[in-house]
Amino acid sequence: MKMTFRWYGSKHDKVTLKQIRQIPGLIGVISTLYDIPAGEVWPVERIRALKDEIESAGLTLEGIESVNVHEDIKLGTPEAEKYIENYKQTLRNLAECGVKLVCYNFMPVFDWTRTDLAKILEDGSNTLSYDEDVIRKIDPAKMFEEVNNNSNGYVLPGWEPERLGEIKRLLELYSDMTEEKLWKNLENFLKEVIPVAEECDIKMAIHPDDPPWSVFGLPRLITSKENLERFINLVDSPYNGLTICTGSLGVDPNNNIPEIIRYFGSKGRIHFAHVRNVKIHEPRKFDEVAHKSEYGSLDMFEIMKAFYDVKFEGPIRPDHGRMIWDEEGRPGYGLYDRALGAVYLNGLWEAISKMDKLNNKN
Ligand code: CS2
Ligand code: MN
Repeated sequence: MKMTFRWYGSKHDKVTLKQIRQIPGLIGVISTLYDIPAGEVWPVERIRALKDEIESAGLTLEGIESVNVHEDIKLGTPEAEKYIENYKQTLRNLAECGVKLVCYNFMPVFDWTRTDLAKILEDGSNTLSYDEDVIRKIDPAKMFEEVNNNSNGYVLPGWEPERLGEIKRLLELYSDMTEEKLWKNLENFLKEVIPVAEECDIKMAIHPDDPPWSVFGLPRLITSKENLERFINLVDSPYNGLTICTGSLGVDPNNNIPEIIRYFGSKGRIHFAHVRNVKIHEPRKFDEVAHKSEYGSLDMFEIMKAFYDVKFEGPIRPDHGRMIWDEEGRPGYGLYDRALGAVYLNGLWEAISKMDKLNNKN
């Protein structure tokens, strides 16, 4: 495995490449062209400039997260075809610059959803948190206003102020969307895009839905082992793969994460991993916590051991972190706690691999 870090680019991220370079054991970043709206073709020059910037800081560009999928593709409108063509061209342009991995998601309207962006934990740090009771009480139309006013200048992914009007419109468009229709639209997308990914030698890695259940009545697909299995069989190609996000799948206690890693890893279908811990307080009520196993509901040793046992060679990143040491910035994406996470996960990996070698000698 290769330990990496997400970086939003010099214009959009307070964390610098220089800082990232100084995290021990980290070799590269996962980045994106944050300002290009979903559906547009990414220009080769922009991709090349991003890559050059990262390489001149002594790091490598290990993959793109995300090339977002336009809502028309998820909705299956007549416009979808045009946006799918653009997506394919973006893949070709990425391949021209040597990119080998693309992460994306297929969640309608919203990316990850939380009810609190800065919940204070016992140790005084703050974190992203989710409580289904809060969601249930929300009239989505009002929530847009609240999020806009109370988030201290930050918005959730999918809640960008310029999208608030559009969100209302989108929710209406999705009003008759069912899981089966969404599966069909996903299949259409994959049947077009995966052959191009094959030609380009780009591994596609879908991110699980976060949380892995329906929110605001919108269907969600990438939620469980069974659905991951259905997904990889839609197009049976090694290029049609997964991002295993332990914190997304892991908030449903029915998802046995080490088992999921072993199962799909041994099929060669895991191309990317987000490894973080979550504490489930009650069903559908959780906090994101420090990476170390004892703080959460996930056993990080078992998770890293599963990646080791399936000989996972792709990039791993710590995903989100808490805000600690008075750091301020993009919720979930500060420097300090994610850096601690990367170092802890590297420590587990070193211990697991050395124990394995020791055991093989005896
Ligand atoms: C990420 C997702 O911050 C996160 O939780 O894991 O936003 C992820 O980048 C997208 O869902 C992938 O398209
Ligand atoms: Mn994730």
